[in-house]
Amino acid sequence: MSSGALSQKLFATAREMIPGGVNSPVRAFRNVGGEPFFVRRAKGSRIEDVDGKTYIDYIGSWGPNILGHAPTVVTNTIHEVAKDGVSFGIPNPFEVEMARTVTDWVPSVEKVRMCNSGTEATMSAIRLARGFTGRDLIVKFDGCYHGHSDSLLVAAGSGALTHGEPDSAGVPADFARNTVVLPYNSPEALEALFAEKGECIAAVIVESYPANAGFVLPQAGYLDLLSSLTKKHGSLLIFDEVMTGFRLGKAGVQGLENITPDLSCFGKVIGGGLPVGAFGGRAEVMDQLAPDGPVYQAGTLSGNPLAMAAGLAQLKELDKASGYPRLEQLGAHFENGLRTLLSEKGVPHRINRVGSMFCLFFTDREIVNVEDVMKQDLEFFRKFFWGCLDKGIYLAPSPYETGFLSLAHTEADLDDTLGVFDEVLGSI
Ligand code: KE4
Repeated sequence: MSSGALSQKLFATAREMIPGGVNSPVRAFRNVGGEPFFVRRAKGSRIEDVDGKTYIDYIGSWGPNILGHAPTVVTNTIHEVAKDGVSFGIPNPFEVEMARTVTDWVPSVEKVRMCNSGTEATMSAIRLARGFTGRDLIVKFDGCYHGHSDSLLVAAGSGALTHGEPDSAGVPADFARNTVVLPYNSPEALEALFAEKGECIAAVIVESYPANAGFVLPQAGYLDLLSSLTKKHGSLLIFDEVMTGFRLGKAGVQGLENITPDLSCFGKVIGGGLPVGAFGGRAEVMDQLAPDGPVYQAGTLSGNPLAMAAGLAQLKELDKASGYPRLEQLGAHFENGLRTLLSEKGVPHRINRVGSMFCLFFTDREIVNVEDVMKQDLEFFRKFFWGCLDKGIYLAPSPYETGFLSLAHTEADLDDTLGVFDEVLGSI
């Protein structure tokens, strides 16, 4: 359960100057114990830490690296475009090309605004929904994460159908009171809330496929119910596709599920690994944004040429390489091998996978919502995580995250990984 000497030294120094030693909490390995390793370089499906140890990477920077690490087509683009300038704060042609690509690939998106993170995208979409509807109430779901803006760092309140309570210090109770948190995959809770408060609800925001409490999938009809209830009551449906967008298909989950949200949020894949976010949807709604409309939203680096060019290079390669069928092929290979192995070992498990996104739960309960995820064998997960890491397999350092495959992974990588799983499971 330990990282190499140089990683430990770096982490000790980092903790003196960076809160928790990290610039994003999940990297601190708090859900698995121990300390994180520091990365020196990465290429394809592999990362190398500062002590020279290499790992097959199943996180890919939490989603952006769908082509694998440092894909030549992206790094060459960054080198070339950077020679002509990194950021202008003035419109540039790459922004137009990115807008064209997003609106072509995602039919529900008639207009799109770029920003610099998934948090900015969802925060802006919430403000836009409130501005468009003139209503204040937002609905989110337990276990869904949409970034760290105040309106969305909210937990289910004691009166679950009345209002939320802050899910972080520093979020004023008055902010949280305008967010209701419902249990996910509960049609009854949705119908009860809309029956009582439908006319006050500005928007429902949902992770299209929740991937921040493990990978939890909507039960049949649930997304359709979300869509019909929001339409019936004049509320907006916001699909948070920051992780699933451009990863699970050109039109993300809304393409797979044939759902037409009013607004969608994106990030990760469309930046090619550089800081990016985006939100878009019906022109009638998007036109409420400044400078045309009364809803203010802005960003110094929004649409900067480097992130746009890197994202475009990645999307073009994904499309040219028929990436989605290949990612499904890799995902199916991995899932089939995993199911066979865990069944042979008699390990209680559930596997949720769609395309290149997957999650292994050590439980025999059906996974319907975050309560089910919390009931898995967390101690077993921790032992499995460290056993795999010691043998060069980097899985998500938390049972509440999702794994990612990339086009750089090969069947040999997956078979080697399954071989390590076999060894580790045999030792727990
Ligand atoms: P960012 O602000 O981290 O770019 O995006 C926030 C966000 C919004 N919506 C969804 C569905 C997300 O998954 C995220 C961020 N994803 C996490 C991974 N679970 C980022 C990792 C981290 O926080 O370091």
